[in-house]
Amino acid sequence: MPDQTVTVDVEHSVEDYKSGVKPTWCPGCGDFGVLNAVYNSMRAKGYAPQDVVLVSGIGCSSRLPFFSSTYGFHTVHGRTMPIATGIKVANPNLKVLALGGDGDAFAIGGGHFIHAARRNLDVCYVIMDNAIYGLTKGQTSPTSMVGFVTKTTPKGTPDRPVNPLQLAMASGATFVARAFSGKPKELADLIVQGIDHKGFAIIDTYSPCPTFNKVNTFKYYRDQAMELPKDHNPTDVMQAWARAQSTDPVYLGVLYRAEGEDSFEDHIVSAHSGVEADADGVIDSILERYS
Ligand SMILES: Cc1ncc(C[n+]2csc(CCOP(=O)(O)OP(=O)(O)O)c2C)c(N)n1
Repeated sequence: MPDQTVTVDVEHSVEDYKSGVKPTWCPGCGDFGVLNAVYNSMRAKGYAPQDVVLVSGIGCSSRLPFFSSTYGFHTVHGRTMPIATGIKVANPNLKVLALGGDGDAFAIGGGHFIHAARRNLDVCYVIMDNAIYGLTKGQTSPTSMVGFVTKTTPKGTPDRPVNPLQLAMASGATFVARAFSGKPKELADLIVQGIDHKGFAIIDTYSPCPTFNKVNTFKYYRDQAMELPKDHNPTDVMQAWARAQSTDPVYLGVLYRAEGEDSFEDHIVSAHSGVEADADGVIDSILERYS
C-alpha cells in the first residue's frame, strides 16, 4: 500500500500540536494532564501534526482532539474503535491515537473494545478513567466502586467495577498499562511506549473529575498508586494478572506486554495483496454481476 503520509523532517515544539482552542474542561480536571502528555508524546516521536489522527468518542474526555492541531475524529459515543479501525484500514501509515472516557470505552463501547483487543489493532488507546460519567453530570460508570453514591444511585451502586487491565488482557491486548494524570511525564513516556508497540496498546489513566467524583481525587490516587516494582516482568502473564488485580496498592506502569504477535494491519496488508494477486479476474467477475 502506498505511503500516503507526508512527514516533514523538522523538530517540533509542543506549541505545534496545539489547535488554539482553549480546553473546555473544569478547573482541576485530570484531563489537562493527559492532554499535556499527548502533546509531549507526539513531540517525543517527532510526528508532523498532519500524520496523526486523534480519535475519540463522546464525553468530556473525548473532546481532547479539538485541542490539537492534528487531524481529529470526534465520533459517536462508544464508537472510537470502529472509526480507528477504518482509518487504519484506509491508511495504515497514519499514526492513530484513540482517546476517551471509561464510559465510552467499557460501557457503550465495551463490545468494540474487546474485538479491537482480540484483533490486536495497532493503535494506542488512552482511557481517561474518572470512574464516573462527567459530561452527563455524574452517573456511575463501569469503573465506579461498589457503594459509589451519585444522583442516580443515591443508596450506592451495588455493581462491581470492571477491571480495565484484566478485561484488556483477557481480550487479547498485547500492551496493557496503567497511568495517572497527576504524573504527566510518566504518562507521556507510556504513550510513547504504547505507540511504539506493535498491536493493541491500552493505557488506563486515572484522570480525576473534581466536579462530580469527590472520592477518586488526585489525593486518593497519590495515596493509592505506586510504580510497579523494578523486577516486574511484563511478559509474565500471571504476574501481570495478579498485579492488575491488586487494589492496595494499585500499580502504575506497563503491567503486560507481548511482543512479536501479528497485528490486525498485517492481515489487512496480506488481504490487499490477495486482491492484487487476483490475476484471473475472479473477484472482478463476481463484482460485475452486481453492477
Ligand atoms: C448513544 C448515546 N448514549 C448516551 C449518550 C449520553 N452520554 C454522553 S457522554 C456519556 C458518558 C460520558 O462518560 P465517559 O465516557 O466516562 O466520559 P467523561 O465525560 O467522564 O470524560 C453519556 C452516557 C450519548 N451521547 N450517546
